[in-house]
Amino acid sequence: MFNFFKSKKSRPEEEKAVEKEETAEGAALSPQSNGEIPQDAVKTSLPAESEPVTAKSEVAQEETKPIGFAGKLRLGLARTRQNLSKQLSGLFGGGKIDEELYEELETILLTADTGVNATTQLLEDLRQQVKKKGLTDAADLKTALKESLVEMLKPLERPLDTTTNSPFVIMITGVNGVGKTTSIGKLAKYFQSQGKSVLLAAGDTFRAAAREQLIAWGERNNVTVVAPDTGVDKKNDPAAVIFDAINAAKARGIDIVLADTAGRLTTQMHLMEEIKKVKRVIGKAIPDAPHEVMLVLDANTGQNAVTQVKAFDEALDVTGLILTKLDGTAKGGVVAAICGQYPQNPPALRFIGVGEGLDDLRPFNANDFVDALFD
Ligand SMILES: Nc1nc2c(ncn2[C@@H]2O[C@H](COP(=O)(O)OP(=O)(O)OP(=O)(O)O)[C@@H](O)[C@H]2O)c(=O)[nH]1
Ligand SMILES: [Mg+2]
Repeated sequence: MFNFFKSKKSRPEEEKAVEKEETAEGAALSPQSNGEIPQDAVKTSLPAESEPVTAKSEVAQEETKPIGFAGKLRLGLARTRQNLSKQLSGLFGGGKIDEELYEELETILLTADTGVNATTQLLEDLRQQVKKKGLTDAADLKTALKESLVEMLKPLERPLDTTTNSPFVIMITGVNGVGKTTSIGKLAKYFQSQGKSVLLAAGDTFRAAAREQLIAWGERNNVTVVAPDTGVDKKNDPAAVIFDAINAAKARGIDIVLADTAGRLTTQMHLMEEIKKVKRVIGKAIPDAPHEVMLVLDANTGQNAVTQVKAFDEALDVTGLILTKLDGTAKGGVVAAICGQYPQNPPALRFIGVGEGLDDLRPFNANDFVDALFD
């Protein structure tokens, strides 16, 4: 049922061991709905041809890009920044700080997807700063607003520590089309650049193209992908695929497992139940896994992103977020909106995505983000 799509030369001895272990453990802890995994379902077969199929030219292109991530972030957020600065320049151009100004600022923040809670919080903080510092000129408000924003967003800045477990299992989830699979490709490269070994689990068994998409990312990064067989009559269970992948990672001493899952709407109750099952089965492969439940959000969805955090958190206890597509027409305020929703303990925003390339995903940094939002 499951195949390894390897980009490296195969090592027969090691793989035999993997096969043996998977067959034994997989059969014992069947994630199939009927309680059993057929013998052939847990066998790990390796394609006869396991030479790398690396898209070298694409990788090379990515690597020669002259612009750093801070530059990319600025570039990605250019539209947001232009929009914001057009509106703010009138406001912060100079003049008196009065109620009218606060009201205008409130409207600007709300239309930038900041949400009611975060906007209220920001304005309160700004008023306090104005009082404390004795600010009288509207021109000073820009720096004050930046400070308030950084203070609000700082609690989101909690980088992911993957050294606590080996393998460290990251389960990726989110609604359809937010950038889950693309983020996995980028994460694979990111972790490899830190000297970690990575294995990808093609747990999206829903869409036919999903498997191929992940395999292509695996090839670009030179990492192994555990994917279900494409056999027409076989109904592949995402939990079983990921379970198998984790066992393979254990046997091979892999540092990080990135498990892809199919996109789902939070209103599709049966699919929300399915993803809970995936998480439970992961815990059978390694008792305290998944070590990270990562929810991917599309920055363009504005306030909807906040609703998604709530629903997925209720189902899965989300531990980290990835915010993608900040390079488009996204207004950026959604980052603050998340803080506004969880003023005491906001979820960790692990990474942000600012493009479709391999290097377009980096850890979130509140200072850099706020800097890129303003002129
Ligand atoms: N501009 C931009 N596009 C992105 C970013 N991340 C992902 N995308 C694009 O978004 C589209 C969807 O990405 P996928 O990774 O397939 O999304 P997914 O969540 O896996 O989708 P499903 O598996 O269908 O639910 C693709 O065209 C990606 O190239 C980003 O940070 N910026
Ligand atoms: Mg996908």
